[in-house]
Amino acid sequence: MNYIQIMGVLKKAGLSTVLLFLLQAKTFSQVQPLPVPLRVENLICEYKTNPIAVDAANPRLSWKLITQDRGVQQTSYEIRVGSNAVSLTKGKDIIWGTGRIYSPQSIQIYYGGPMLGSRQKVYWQVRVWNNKNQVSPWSMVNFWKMGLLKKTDWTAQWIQDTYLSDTTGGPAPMFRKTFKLDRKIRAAHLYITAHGVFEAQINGKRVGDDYFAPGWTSYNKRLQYNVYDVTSSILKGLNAIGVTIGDGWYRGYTYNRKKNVYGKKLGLLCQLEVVYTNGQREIINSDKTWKVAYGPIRSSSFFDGEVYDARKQKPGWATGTYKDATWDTVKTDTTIKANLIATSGPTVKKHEKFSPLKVLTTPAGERVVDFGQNLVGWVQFKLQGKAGDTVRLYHAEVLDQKGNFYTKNLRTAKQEITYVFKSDSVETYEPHFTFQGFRFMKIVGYTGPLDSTNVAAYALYSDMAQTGSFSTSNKLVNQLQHNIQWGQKGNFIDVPTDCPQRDERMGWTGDAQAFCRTATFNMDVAGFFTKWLKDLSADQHKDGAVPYVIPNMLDSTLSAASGWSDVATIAPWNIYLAYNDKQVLQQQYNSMKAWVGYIQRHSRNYLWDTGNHFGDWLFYAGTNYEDGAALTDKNLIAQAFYAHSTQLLINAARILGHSDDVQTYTQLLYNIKKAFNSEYVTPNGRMISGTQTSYVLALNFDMLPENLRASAAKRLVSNIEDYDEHITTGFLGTPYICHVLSRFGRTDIAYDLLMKESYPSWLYPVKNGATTIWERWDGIKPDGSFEDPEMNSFNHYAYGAIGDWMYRVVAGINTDEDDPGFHKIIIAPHPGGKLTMAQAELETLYGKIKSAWTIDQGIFTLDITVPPNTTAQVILPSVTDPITENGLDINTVKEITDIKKVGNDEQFAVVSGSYHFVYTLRVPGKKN
Ligand code: RAM
Repeated sequence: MNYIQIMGVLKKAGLSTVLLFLLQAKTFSQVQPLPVPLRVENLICEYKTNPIAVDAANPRLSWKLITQDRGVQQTSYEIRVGSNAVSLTKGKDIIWGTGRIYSPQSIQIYYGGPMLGSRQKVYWQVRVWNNKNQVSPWSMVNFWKMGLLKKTDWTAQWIQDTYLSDTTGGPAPMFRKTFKLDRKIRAAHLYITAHGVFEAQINGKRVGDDYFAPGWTSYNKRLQYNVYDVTSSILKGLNAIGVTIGDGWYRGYTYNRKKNVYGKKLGLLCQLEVVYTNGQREIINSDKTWKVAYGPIRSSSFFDGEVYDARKQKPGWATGTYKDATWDTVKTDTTIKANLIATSGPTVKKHEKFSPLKVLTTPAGERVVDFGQNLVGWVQFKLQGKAGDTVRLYHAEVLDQKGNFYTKNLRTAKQEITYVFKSDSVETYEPHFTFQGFRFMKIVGYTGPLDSTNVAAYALYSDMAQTGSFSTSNKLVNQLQHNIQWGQKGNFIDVPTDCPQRDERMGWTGDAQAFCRTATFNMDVAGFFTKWLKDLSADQHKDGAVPYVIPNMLDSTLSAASGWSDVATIAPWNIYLAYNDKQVLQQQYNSMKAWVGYIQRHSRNYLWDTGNHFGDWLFYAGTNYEDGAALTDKNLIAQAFYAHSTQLLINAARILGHSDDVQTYTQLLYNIKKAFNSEYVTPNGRMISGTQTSYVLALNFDMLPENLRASAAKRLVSNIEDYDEHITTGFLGTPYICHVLSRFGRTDIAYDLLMKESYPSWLYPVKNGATTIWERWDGIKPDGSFEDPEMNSFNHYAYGAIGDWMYRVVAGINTDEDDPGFHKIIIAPHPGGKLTMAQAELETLYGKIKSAWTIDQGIFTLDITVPPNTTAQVILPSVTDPITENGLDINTVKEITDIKKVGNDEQFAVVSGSYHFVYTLRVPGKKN
């Protein structure tokens, strides 16, 4: 929590004295650093700072230790929780005090106090002791507030417009209500959700900065509500609330133009809860007293865009004095409430702004703005037309070979904004309930100037903090990292989608599992995946089959594909590794088990060779299937993933203490691997599909007996060489290929793949101007033409799964899987690929890890940072002695221990802190 936030908290609590004190302390601290060697900061509750809609009965608390010293370990902590911030700081009225707990644990600690009720707000503080006999002062005060925990807390009623027909694509209803508040207000919170997506206003001011709320979940079972602190918008006297609702995921068009997936009628459910200074509560519910009308949003759709007629605006419609005599009454529906849950993951917010890079006229004579980045969001404009004139915006990811605006790959998605001017003066507009995947915007119906003063593109995505950065001395690799991050931004819009532009945009499970681990490096995705995995459990079929897409809006038969449904085991495991989040394993355990159970029941003699599988989707197919196609047998893949899911289930069972399951599934795993070897591997270790993916999966999932592994790795390398060091894997082999090569000592070949610039490779799209990851290795073919527009997205993250290897191997930041969440860190950089520099940073729950290396004339330097309360194992490559740390021989540095040589590497343990290592690299073939 920063200074401003604490001021806000204290101000709300009316703590002027404490405020003054802190203010002075701060001023003092600016003059002179605080004489505090140990502090506690970044207090988070369920991955959020001061959340106001918690529905976990025992929310988890984490904090970071701040210190300049090396070798700092927490030895004990004390948490105190109270219902009043001032009393808390005085140690009074504590509702849960842990006392001093002798434990190094500083993350994921369960609140263990009395059960908290709906709306209850509690404040908390922490202090810690360390191994240097230091104690921190009490941290600043943070809080969390509980959501509405009981069905009966909802006194509001669902309201709908009176339009009775199925109106997918119809106007967005606007609901409004005025109310008077006579007394002094202490706090006001809006609890709100919709069938559709909503935008709320109070007294003409937008509520919050979320977009597409309440997000996308398995609505029939789990519908999120959002909570906003609206205290500052509420007035004493006359007030008004207004809410507009768009089709969104609820009933908007989706895959195959399917509509009304969750229902035909849009609806609003909200309660504005006001607490007066005397403690009394008044609730303004959505109910039959509300009014409804249609306004300027004539239609809205994620795929097709928005039609906005400014002439139909209703100025001041969400203010108290607006006259609504002509507005309709609403229909009410008192039934559906059981599925309500608090919003848990990050909500979608507006992020980067892009000004036009170029404004061009294409050979076809169209006016196009190039924003320079393929992004997901929308265009905001400030344009002047004539009342009644229409301006249209179209959105495309690419220009074609001739330089013309290209939208064929959007299939039926229109991505079109239609705006009708209400006046002859400048008008400002941005869409509400739609988003576009685009880099280029074509404008029709406007001929005036276009520049950074009147058009801008905004990126919208789930509000995940950026946690990772990665860069090297190679610009193309840096652009690849940029493209991976933008692939993540564009496809993490409340759910992980395959693509954000064409008429698809679904939570394809295969893509999500492939990319998930990379995602954990780039951004804080703990809340994002935890939420989505709950939808996976909700939509998983009774027999354990996991649908192709989550939330599932496809036919129920479209489920249980190998490498896709395995997201059920892979994603929870990755979240566990990144955040030491045992709860996600607990939450998903039944689902994981059910998925493995499904495969078990569909196998004969432990062999899963039935069902429909996508296989190694979009592998290199050559120019035709006889020309070097890298086709891997789908059942071989299925068997490998069967083993992998079973292994992850065993891992989870072990962590959760389900020892019977550990035994049962270990036996099962043995049989799965045996069946794999007898069906797909010759006694000498040759696989029936001699492809990269085949060897990669067999090696990565430990399918082969030990004695066949080294030769299998050789076969993989020779296959890569047969393709002139090109990658030929699809979605399933790609995430692991470089890891397998590194594990078997061929990081050099992994670098060859990474650095390859010709098709198929990661850098081929980069060389072709990509600013995101493409769905196919050759979205734009070497001859400049496009791949089949039926499936050619230029913003698909799956191949971006190489990011994980870049962080973990190139820069070398890893977590020990036996002590995850980066509590025990492994720093093992792997120079190669002619790089002279690579660096990565990762903000973990403990703090920032850094690994940055350079090579200059044979001298290797490595700068690392190991956060407080963690330790690291450092593995330095190709070492010649001596290694120095800040000029001292490492053998003389007390924070460095257990130094040993393993081959050409040198390994040792370090305690927390920053280090600067230097040594001369071995010259291969030369005795050093
Ligand atoms: C297409 C997309 C998606 C993939 C499925 C199988 O819709 O390429 O990414 O997961 O096919």
